[in-house]
Amino acid sequence: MSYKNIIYELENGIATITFNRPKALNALNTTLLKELKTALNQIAADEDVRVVILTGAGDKAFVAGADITELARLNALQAKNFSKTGHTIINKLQNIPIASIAAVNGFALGGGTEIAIACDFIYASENATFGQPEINLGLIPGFGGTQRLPRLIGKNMAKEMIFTGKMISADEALRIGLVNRVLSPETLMEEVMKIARDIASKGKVALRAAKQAINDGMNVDLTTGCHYEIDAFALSIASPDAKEGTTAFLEKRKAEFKGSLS
Ligand code: CO8
Repeated sequence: MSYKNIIYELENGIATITFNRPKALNALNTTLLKELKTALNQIAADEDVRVVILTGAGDKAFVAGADITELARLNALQAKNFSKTGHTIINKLQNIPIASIAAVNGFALGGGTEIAIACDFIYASENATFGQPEINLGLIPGFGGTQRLPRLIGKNMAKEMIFTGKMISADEALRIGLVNRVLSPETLMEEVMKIARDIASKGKVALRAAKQAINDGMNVDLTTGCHYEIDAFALSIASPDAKEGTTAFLEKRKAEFKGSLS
């Protein structure tokens, strides 16, 4: 599959999707969103992919939001369809059964922040800025920001960001729990690759089960969430990797997970 608005790379089970419209600060136009959807489907169908990294081309932006030239032309019905399409793709990203990491290397605004927070976690470079500036366009977030951001950083912090449209620095994002780590621009990808390789070396069923239990559990009460965990735990122990992990411990050697699902 050849892409024009993203770059798709796969190496040793680690897929990297690079948003690639640097002249428009990697803004999300319809074609880019379609390509992102295709790449996510390609990744989900490939048993060998263990981690996906999302980042932006150039040194200025991760994604500066939805493409405003396209937005400006939409009527209400078209906007509803556009927003629905965005939600479908971002839900797909959130629920992809492998680990996803956003490597935010500059502006992550509007749809950019919304994509980043749908990943399992974010590593940011020191020059990263986050924001939901839609209010400055007379709009509100349309790719999940009103829902995921309050769940991640709390209702009041999210309201302040969404009501003011102000951008926050990487350090502020770290302080409020929006990102896991802040790194220099030079070391960002190196550190993201390091943790991606570490995660890729773990048992695949365990990773899937943990992700599903956490994601599904966040939307329900604690008792129901704990039931999800019980089932997910049982699933993980039935995997060949669990056999290998427990045996390796007892034999005092390093586990070699094969990643097979059955
Ligand atoms: N869309 C289209 N083009 C963009 C965008 C964008 N979101 N952001 C930047 N660009 C373009 C600029 O127009 C400019 O193009 P050109 O060189 O042809 O003039 C180029 O990128 C470089 O940008 P700037 O010259 O503005 O660079 P600066 O460093 O001066 O400023 C900023 C950088 C602060 C990031 C500034 O570009 C900016 O404010 N961009 C817009 C950010 C924004 O408002 N994002 C939110 C968009 S709305 C959204 O994401 C909603 C998602 C859900 C939609 C669902 C709807 C149905």
